[in-house]
Amino acid sequence: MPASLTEHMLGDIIAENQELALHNHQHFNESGCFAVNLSSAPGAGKTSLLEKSLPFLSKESSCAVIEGDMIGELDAERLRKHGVEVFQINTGKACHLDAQMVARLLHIKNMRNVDFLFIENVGNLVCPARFPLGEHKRVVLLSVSEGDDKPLKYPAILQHADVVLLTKCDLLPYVDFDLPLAIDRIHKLNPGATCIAVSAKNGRGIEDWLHWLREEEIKVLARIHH
Ligand SMILES: Nc1nc2c(ncn2[C@@H]2O[C@H](COP(=O)(O)OP(=O)(O)OP(=O)(O)O)[C@@H](O)[C@H]2O)c(=O)[nH]1
Ligand SMILES: [Mg+2]
Repeated sequence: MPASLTEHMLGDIIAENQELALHNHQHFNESGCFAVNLSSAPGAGKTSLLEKSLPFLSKESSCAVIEGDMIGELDAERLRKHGVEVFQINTGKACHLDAQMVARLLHIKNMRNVDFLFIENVGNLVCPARFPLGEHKRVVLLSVSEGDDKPLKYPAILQHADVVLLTKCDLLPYVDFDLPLAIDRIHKLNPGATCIAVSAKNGRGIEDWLHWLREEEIKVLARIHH
């Protein structure tokens, strides 16, 4: 197939996704539910971050998770142990969630009783950048074991991020990862992105991440109710 034709078809798919993402966004607004989309390469620590964060957030707010995985419910089972409602979406052969998958779920389950909805995308640093799901905020995780060159190699996903979490910082003494350089590279792509160094292992940065979430939720809810 000629490259231009493939690009044309992809353009249609992206336009359709955009429309459904807007529909999901309106649904989240009407439900008063703050929706956050988490993306990263496989294994960067999305589920571990949620395992660390949910016990704190659940004390004062109602939380739920949409768990995107190609097959299985491994991550969903990990998160259910923390007493939150988890909705599994299996994408089959698809390497990312799309807005239609989320829309189908929202037709069955409205999110009216949910304050924080986390959407854990399939591990992939490329495709989720082109498929918004209707979320209010986008979180990208980059683990220090992946290398500080990743912002140079995967710019699109970072350009769309509201917050970038530099994860597994407990491993910094053991890997060649220049944290200030990585943050500088992220800011060159996206000057407005908040960067937070975190570790789900020793808790570094978790308070800052939770503070960011709570502040953004307040701002989003104020905008919805205005
Ligand atoms: N040392 C260290 N290991 C971590 C940290 N966070 C996660 N890990 C480990 O990294 C591996 C992957 O973590 P997950 O939380 O499953 O990563 P994920 O991004 O959800 O993975 P996928 O959903 O498969 O893309 C596990 O073995 C975790 O124990 C961290 O802060 N420090
Ligand atoms: Mg996971």
